[in-house]
Amino acid sequence: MKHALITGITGQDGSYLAELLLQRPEHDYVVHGLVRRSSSINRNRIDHLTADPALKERFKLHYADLSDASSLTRLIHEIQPDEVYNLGAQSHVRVSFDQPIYTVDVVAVGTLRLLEAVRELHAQGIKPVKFYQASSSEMYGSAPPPQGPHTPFHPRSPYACAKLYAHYQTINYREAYGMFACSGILFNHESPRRGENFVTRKITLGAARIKEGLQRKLALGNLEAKRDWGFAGDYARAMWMMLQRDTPRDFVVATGETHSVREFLDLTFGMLGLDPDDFVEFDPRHTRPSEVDVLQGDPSEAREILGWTPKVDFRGLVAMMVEHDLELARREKYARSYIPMS
Ligand code: NDP
Ligand code: GDR
Repeated sequence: MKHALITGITGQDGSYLAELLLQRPEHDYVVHGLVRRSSSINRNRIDHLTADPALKERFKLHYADLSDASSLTRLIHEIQPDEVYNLGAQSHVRVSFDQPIYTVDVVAVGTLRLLEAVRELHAQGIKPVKFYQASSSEMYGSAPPPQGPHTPFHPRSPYACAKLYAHYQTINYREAYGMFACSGILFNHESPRRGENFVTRKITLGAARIKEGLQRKLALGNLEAKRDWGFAGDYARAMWMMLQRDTPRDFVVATGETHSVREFLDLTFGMLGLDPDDFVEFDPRHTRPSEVDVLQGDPSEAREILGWTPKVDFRGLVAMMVEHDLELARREKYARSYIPMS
């Protein structure tokens, strides 16, 4: 059995990656997830895995935190993982302007804390440990598109600067200590499990609630920004494929297509027979002090060397999210109809 440790298991990507590892026909993974304490339980993305009796011995959650070095060292020594996927982060770009120091602590120094814990195990030579770092297309920032493995980085937010630090530390641990450590520079990827304050999910959920009469307006920021949006399930597969290689190497993972927020909005509302101009309002609170205007990845190395291609296209992604959120809105409406009005 291989032991995989996933930080950020309660997030969008962590949940897809855990599923992918646990649902392999070979049943060859024990998945360990790092969870942090919160006043109310926020594990809805992985509840189905926790509840599955067949996974009782193969899915384990452990309390720790990327801001707490001792908890990471303890966990790495207890589990002795074969693979470590570092997906944990304060991952919201706009929020990173409000909480820059916290973001850097978790995203940048947190990665360093985890790398140090893995290095200690690596130095003991008990078994080889493979390390995956969740790098981001935000590191390219204002670099002109298409952005690929040879494009110089130009980060535009505290989040992006922190990710760039973690990216270079990962490279340095590979070069300095001979560790199998690599980064996936992933462009935006979305799904029905995307957090509700990222723009795609905000749009699909907002439009579905408008359709069902549960919401009247949708407040958004900059509609002209362009992103290379893919499906999170496809991107979790790329992470796993990167750790199955014999030699560590960083890859850009993207679809190669770019679309504006406005296009995403039009397609979503169009699918529901609505006109966004009737409902969308501009709210400057959702803009950023420095914006990333256009991201469009060059995934040719991922395709040619890693053998990865995405299975879900832009329209398929929007349709999947709209269908999910419409169902959610209908359930909300149904539940509300049973609450007596005061
Ligand atoms: P989410 O925001 O959905 O999930 C973030 C996860 O990190 C959650 O499980 C969260 O736990 C956890 N976390 C936050 N702070 C800490 C901490 N101090 N210690 C331990 N865990 C913590 O992100 P995604 O799943 O979308 O992204 C996964 C990773 O990939 C992130 O690192 C993100 O920055 C990066 N990335 C994402 C892209 C995308 O388009 N989705 C693109 C490129 C990179 P909790 O549930 O308790 O809050
Ligand atoms: P991003 O994703 O910043 O690319 O980071 P987000 O969905 O937050 O923004 C995408 C673009 O949409 C514009 N926008 C809005 N964004 C939000 N959140 N809310 C709004 O109301 C809104 N209106 C317009 C933004 O200005 C931006 O241009 C995501 C995260 O998952 C990161 O962790 C990851 O590293 C990158 O993708 C790749």
